[in-house]
Amino acid sequence: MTILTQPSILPSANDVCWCGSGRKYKRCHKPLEGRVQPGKVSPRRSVPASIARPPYADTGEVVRWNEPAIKSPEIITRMRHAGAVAAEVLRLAGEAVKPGMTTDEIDIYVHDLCIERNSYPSPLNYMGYPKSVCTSVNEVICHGIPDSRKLEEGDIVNLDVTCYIGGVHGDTNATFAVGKIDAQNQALIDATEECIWHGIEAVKPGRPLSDIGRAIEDHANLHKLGVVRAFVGHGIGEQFHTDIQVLHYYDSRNSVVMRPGMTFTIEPMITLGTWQHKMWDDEWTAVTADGTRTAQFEHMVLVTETGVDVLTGGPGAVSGKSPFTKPSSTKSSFTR
Ligand code: EYF
Ligand code: CO
Ligand code: CO
Repeated sequence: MTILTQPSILPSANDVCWCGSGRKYKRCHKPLEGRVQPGKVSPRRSVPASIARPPYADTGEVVRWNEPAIKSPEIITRMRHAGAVAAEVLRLAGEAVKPGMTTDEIDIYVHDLCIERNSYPSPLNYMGYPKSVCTSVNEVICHGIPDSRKLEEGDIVNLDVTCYIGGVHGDTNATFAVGKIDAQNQALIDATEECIWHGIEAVKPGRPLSDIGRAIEDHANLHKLGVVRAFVGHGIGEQFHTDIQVLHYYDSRNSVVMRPGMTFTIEPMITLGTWQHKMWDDEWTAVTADGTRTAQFEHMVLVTETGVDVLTGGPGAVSGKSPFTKPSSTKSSFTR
């Protein structure tokens, strides 16, 4: 396949397209103007044999088994550690984001940070996924594959980090500004962060999972934003994904009751436009159907006897605590 590069001076809408197709520009490449284009994907990186690997690491094949939804205290201790490792790697990777950096360079950095911490980067070869982190830029909803594309001033990028250590996975993500971004993009990121925390605050034993989706969707509606439906939060533990599904919009059928000891992710993807998605030809990368920008945050949570414990949260995390909790001196009766 020949990759054509867009010229710096573009034709008018009714002129013939620059690509040589003979079609009008407006019916050919114009709709792709300003959209993220796939770059070149570098060869797969290796992980030292000394680091414990998940079962799919060598084959890419995910063989699922019936993992208990309620985790033992011993597994929870290990998951708390995996969550803390992932949260630290995410924070460091986010701090490195700057214009001109390729997403492949972010992948190298995340890969090395995971290994330095004795963890395996869970995405690597998961269902054949070729890289150690997902980097989703602008209209890319999730599962963006790191490549040779350079981040540009004004872009937004989601980094999704999962670390496998102590036989369990820790999964977290956040969306970062590349250099200076405009107010609409900043508002999208802020509202998405608020959405995840509304979802987290809906986690309560005895309540159905659908409470989480309702809280997220209500907040997105308030800001007139879309909630992506095709990708959901998931149960997690010794396996990257277990059979619990956490919808980010309200659906009464998401009726599993939350119980103390359950662990799952909440990872809402919020858009400036439609909730509908489409896939790139690589069959990994999901983008908004209308090309509008989208942001995401993800935390791995534990249902406790009284509420929730955020296993990827805390002081070292990118969005470590609820933005709604006021300092104790200003606490009112409304504060949760
Ligand atoms: C074959 C993958 C498979 N899936 C989910 C596999 O939960 C996640 N993030 O929070 C998550 C991360 C990854 C993932 C990384 C790779 N995969 C992705 C896309 C398509 C696909 O179909
Ligand atoms: Co993730
Ligand atoms: Co996840």
